[in-house]
Amino acid sequence: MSRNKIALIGGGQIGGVLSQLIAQKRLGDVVLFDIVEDLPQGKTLDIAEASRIDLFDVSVKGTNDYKDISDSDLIIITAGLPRKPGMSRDDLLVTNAKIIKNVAENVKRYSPDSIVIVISNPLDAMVTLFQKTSGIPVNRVMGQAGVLDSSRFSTFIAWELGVSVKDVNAMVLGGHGDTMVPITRYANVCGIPVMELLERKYHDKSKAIEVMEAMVNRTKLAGGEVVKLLKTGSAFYSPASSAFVMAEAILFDEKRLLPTCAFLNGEFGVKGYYVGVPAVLGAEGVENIIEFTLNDEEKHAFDSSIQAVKDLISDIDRLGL
Ligand code: TXD
Repeated sequence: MSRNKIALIGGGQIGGVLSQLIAQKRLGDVVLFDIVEDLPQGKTLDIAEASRIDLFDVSVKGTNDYKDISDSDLIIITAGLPRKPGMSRDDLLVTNAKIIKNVAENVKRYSPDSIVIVISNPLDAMVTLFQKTSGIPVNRVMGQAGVLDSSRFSTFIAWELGVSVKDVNAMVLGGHGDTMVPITRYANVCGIPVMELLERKYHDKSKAIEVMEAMVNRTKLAGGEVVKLLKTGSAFYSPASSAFVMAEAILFDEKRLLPTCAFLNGEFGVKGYYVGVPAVLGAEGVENIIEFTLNDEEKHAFDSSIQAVKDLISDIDRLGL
């Protein structure tokens, strides 16, 4: 059996951390592509030189030549600019759309049978543009955002309740923007609703609601909180870890249920758009979308999130990107 081949398009912060994670966890051979000369070669040489210490023998290769991504099993795309303080993800639209279009044309040419995870922002619009340009079937193209947003939400819940984050389950759906939708109703610690635990902690229902709202807001703005601290770019460790679990679910055919930016064909009342929903990931990519009934408040939030995604897509069309 041959090893998986994983191509990473974009050798910046997320691409670099992902290369190291994939190598250390021996998920497959890595090809790290970037347009900047020597950058991917330098990063992968550095990572490879730790192979004796980390005990991996997968290959980690940097390149500026798209030919090297040929016949990859999985492609993860981080090409594009990150945010700077004061910028929204949507401010990246014009620059990143041009980059993603170029990446999609090259993936179509050199590795059209791959499964693709897009990470570049504004996420939902970039996944849509990538899929349209590459023509790769919708179930084989998806975006990473929900795994990260859900992990951020879970982390805040664990800190608030003083429990291990391993026992927290919480999901964030919708678009990867400020309109994302943390599902508070189903957030739980080992099956016990977080709302109930908060009410017990504070002996006061309105205080519990207030604390939950604060965690929801922090989750929605979590990307910006990191950008503000870093000053020169956006989060990269946690996005890399998030893409890694999706890659693992696909390459090991795990059928994991992960919040994924997936193409909807009527599910959740949405047709023809990519947006964050619970999806089963396996060898075929997005194998199934798991629907559940949203209550009125969630439905309203989900609808505004979809509207924000639709607006970005129509901007892409209007600007002829
Ligand atoms: O959860 C999520 N989806 C995200 C997304 C969380 C955090 C950041 N997210 C977005 O990922 C961020 O807004 C950016 O759009 C991407 C990549 O973030 P990263 O922090 O890795 O950005 P870098 O360090 O600037 O790296 C981008 C690389 C850089 O090395 C460029 O030279 C390269 O992209 N680049 C290109 N590669 C290939 N082809 C083209 N055309 C190209 N243009 C730039």
